[in-house]
Amino acid sequence: MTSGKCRIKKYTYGTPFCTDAVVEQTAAGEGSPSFITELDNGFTYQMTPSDAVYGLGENVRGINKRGWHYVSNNSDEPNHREDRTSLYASHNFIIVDGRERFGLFIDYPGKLTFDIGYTEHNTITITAEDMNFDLYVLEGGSLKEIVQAFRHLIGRSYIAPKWAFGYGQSRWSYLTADEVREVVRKHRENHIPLDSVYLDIDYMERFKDFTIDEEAFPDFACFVEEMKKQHIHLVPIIDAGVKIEEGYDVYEEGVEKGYFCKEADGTDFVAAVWPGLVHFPDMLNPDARKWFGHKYKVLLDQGIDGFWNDMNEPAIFYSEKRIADAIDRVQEFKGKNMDLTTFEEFKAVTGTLSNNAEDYSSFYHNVDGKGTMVCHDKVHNLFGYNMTRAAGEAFEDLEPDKRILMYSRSSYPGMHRYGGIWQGDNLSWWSHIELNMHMMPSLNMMGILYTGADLGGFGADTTEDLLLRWLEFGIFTPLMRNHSAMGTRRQEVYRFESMEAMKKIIGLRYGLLPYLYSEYMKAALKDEMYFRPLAFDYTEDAFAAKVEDQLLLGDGIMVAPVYEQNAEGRYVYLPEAMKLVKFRSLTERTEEILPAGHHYVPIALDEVAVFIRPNHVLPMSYGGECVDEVDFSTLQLLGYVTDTAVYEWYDDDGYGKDYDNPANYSTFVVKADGNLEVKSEKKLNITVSL
Ligand code: MIG
Repeated sequence: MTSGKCRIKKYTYGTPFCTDAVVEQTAAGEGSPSFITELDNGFTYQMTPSDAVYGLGENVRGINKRGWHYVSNNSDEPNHREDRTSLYASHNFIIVDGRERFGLFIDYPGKLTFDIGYTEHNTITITAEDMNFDLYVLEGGSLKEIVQAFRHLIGRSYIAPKWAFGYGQSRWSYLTADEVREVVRKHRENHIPLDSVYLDIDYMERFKDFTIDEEAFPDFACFVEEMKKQHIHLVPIIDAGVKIEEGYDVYEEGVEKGYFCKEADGTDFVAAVWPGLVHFPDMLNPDARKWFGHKYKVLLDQGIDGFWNDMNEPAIFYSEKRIADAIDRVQEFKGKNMDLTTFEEFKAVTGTLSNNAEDYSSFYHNVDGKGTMVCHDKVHNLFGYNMTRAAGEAFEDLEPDKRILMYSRSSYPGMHRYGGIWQGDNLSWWSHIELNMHMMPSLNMMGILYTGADLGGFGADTTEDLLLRWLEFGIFTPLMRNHSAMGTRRQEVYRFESMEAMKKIIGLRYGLLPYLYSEYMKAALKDEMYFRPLAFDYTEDAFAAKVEDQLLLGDGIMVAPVYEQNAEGRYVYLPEAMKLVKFRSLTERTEEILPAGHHYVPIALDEVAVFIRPNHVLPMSYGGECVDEVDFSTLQLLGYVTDTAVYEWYDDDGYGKDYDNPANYSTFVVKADGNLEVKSEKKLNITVSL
């Protein structure tokens, strides 16, 4: 397959498991793959000291992945620390950029290790547990062209409804409908824009999927309707495990139809998660997937139009067998005088109960629905993908013309066609703003465009300044959601002294929507990245290649968020002259042209800095308190134009799927003197402000 200047060759090793990550036929490569050297259990490549390695999607550390090792092994990992090697996803695509430039995608659903200059500074070693996979080598072309070719290979990215580009408020522990009403009321009263409120596990009856706690959330369909009237979408969570409980239809049907994952002896595998003992639906069995996906109808029928899929690594608190064994072993320590070693052994008895590798190797999937059983550990990284695919395929069936919001915690390439992801259980740490920033372009490379982190931080107590700074970056991420864990400091913006400032920042998001939505849609429709590292555009600039805390966003702007406590600004590198626009709100801004080079840029705690590239424009709306209220036909074009700026603007109704209609595209041509020419089938009312 050829896409632009990039050619893709496929090499098949052993008998790969078909993951359905790839949607395009690709010619088989002849002989050995180019660039890399084959090993018994993988590949190796010698880098030069200055090579950069991009990719791996959702992982810790920098945009350039050099200097650490990463393991594709989807894990419920709530500590996103530098020493971690796996988070919730397996994104087995990298690009090496240096003496040679090429991309590698290893389509392998088991455990895969990427040692990127960790053991030896200049050596990449990729090792699999067994040599059964397809390797795709992408060669030729620029970084952007390689990404585009990969994205073409894995298919069009998921497209969220327009309302899901609004601000969302979430918290694990909104215990009743009244509490949700209160959250909405506070936002509306204070004119803080809001489009969605998330329902965490608290809305369910005893944590059972597709049920509602009737006492806490009476008359659910009416409640959903009442919220809709206020332009609020309720977004419930769905968990991977199905509670074992007599009389619970999902459990009973699953058992009867044989749709749960099985032990070697054919009995249903039992694990424990939120609801206590559960079975896992066999998301890899096409029949079970169809069955589980159609269960979402229970909520769709009550007016719900968005979901988030959680715990789908799948996370296991403990398995029935393992805990029985642990309880026996704990007895052995009774009355013992424990020294350090014994005490460590004692702690390990319970400390290794969760997400234990032995449990993952003790259950099976009926992968064709006809009895071909594959052990879970061979296909572990596909579980979350297929849970989300179950929903996505069912939505196609149930609501073919409507966009449904869907994002998942766990993922693998291929899942990006059915939903986005949120970046999991981060902490209210300054370094996690930076991590959020690093993940965005890496995830975009994998086709995951609809994504964002829990703004303000999920675990630990947030601080007012942290939330402010995080919102200042979060207004640019497609998923913009404030979410926090039960028991932590509450972080809805109306609880803070600087509510006014936070409100203005969120308001600015609504002003930026015509640009952000346009860039998102073009990225999805043309297999491009929404966020890019500077190195992807300024390919000849050695300084730009090293910048990891500034990002290009779409066609014309760069962002450089502040992510240090007590900072009053930051250093910014400009590869070329840019216009710095500092916003205090949608209507209060200052502008200044900065020459290329290094600058210290003061950015006050309540300010957002946007850098407009030369001969580019930034289309903005006049805002609103929800997406429905934003008038996308009345725009102001901010810009930095020394000669001519040409902007291709995408807009559509935001709910249907007529994506490829040429009428969705308009062209704005702006001259340095402010003269504007518009080519559009829409009635637009545009002013230029240079
Ligand atoms: O074990 O549903 O990542 O967003 O709030 C925790 C409760 C389960 C993990 C998710 C988080 C969610 C939480 N869930």
